[in-house]
Amino acid sequence: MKEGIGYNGASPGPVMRFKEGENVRINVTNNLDEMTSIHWHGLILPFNQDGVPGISFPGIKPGETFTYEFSIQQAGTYWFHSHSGFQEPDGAYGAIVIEPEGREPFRYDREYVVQLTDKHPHSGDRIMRNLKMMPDYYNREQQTVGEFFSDASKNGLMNTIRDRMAWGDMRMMKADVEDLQGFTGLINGKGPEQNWTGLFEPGERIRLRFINSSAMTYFDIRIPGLDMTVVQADGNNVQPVNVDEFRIGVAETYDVIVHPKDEQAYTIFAESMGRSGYARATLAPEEGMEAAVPQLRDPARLTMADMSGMPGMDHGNMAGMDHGDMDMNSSEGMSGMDHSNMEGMDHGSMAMGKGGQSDPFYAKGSGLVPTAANGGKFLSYADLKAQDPLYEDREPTREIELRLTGNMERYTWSINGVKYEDADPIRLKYGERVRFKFVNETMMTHPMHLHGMWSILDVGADQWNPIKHTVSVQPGTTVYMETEVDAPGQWAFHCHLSYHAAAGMFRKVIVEGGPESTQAKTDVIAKDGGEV
Ligand SMILES: [Cu+2]
Repeated sequence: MKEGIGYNGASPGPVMRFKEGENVRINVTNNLDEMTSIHWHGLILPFNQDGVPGISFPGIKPGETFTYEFSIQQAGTYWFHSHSGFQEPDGAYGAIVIEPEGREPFRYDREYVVQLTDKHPHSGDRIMRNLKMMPDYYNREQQTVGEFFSDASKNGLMNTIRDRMAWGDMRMMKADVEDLQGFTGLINGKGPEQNWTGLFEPGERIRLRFINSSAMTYFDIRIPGLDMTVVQADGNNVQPVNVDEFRIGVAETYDVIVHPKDEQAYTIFAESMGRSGYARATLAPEEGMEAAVPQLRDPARLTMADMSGMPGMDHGNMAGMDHGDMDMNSSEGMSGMDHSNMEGMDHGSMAMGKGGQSDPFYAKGSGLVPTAANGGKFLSYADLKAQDPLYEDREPTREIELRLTGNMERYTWSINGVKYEDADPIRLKYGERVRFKFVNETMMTHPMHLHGMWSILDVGADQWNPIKHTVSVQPGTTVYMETEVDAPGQWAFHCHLSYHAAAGMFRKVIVEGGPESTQAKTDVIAKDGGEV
């Protein structure tokens, strides 16, 4: 088994601190016995410095040193990681903190990077092999989506649904929202027992720079006893939002400010979205102090709404279904479901529960909408508003639809049904503003990451729409983002779940035109090889 990978002998690697406006030169020496690379996640830079083998450059051979050189054009919290094979899940990642040229629009006395990951006892290569062989390999205790589909292919979809309903499981099944379990949540490289601790003086404002460097795991984060004010998302300042809890997708960053006034310890509790594991750290006035560690909550359950985007789940097929034996008592779902095309269904005896939570970024009637453990405010994408719009608001020049697709039984993940190796690149023109339409036809959440250019997430706030680098798309939902195509060259665009990206939910984007000097020398890269 591989021991793991790091930078300068450690994982995470060193926190790289830059200042907006400076030019940086970073020498990366490959001491591994395989190719490597570093991608600077969220940084705006020339495409040949972006570090994706086969797209930006050929990669860094064993024993070779590659010198990255670029100017820092932004401020905020970012991170870096290898873009070669599964080196990132194996430990090749670190944090980037960029100090702004001007003043921050918020005040704090001290700051900490809080970098999360989902360390797994198996190497990335081994995990990928196992998932390919058996998609629910790491998810066996649960009644999984994988099982559902193998039952459905054996017994027919409707029979399977009927069977599940008869068992009272129709809400739908325990969420198969994680396809990798058995990990240990780490914060700054420390497990729950090691308990990474950040010190403070009571009364100080502390900026916590949360970075989710996990291969596969979304975390729901709270600090019992403290309000959190979200001030930045993906490195860009947002209008402050007070929350009790927030969900951080894979590859996202959120900066929050907390203001502990008491001489006591507080637990930073990061529970995985599927409730199969957690990361834990502590804020305390003194080393060695600790606070209670909460229990894991029950996992969410998928509802029909979460499956509504799936081609095989056309509700039109459900005409004539009798829901008489559905127990909806404690269901969060269904009440908001679109029943319009379910003619013939007998809803007579459906007892709708308390109505459930809603969030425009989850399917209507979704069972996956997160709620705060203390009953308070849980951050939604809809709460994110840019502090300073980076671009003038203008009409997009065109729309590109990207359906997020997959076959759970074979562990293939794709875009528009085509996996990376069979796909044509997405061609954009320098100077246009493209509206991307993500349609999630799978039952999993995908954090979509476009390299090199910002993703302006449409939350309905026009010029105040937040500017991100990673956009999570929930099952059964359609999400729009716009991109000002201002970066010539070629770029990666992919789901940031490591094993989804590797299975094919990945595209090359080519930006044509733009300043001559920065255009892609694509043929040179192609000949040099290197894999993605
Ligand atoms: Cu994905």
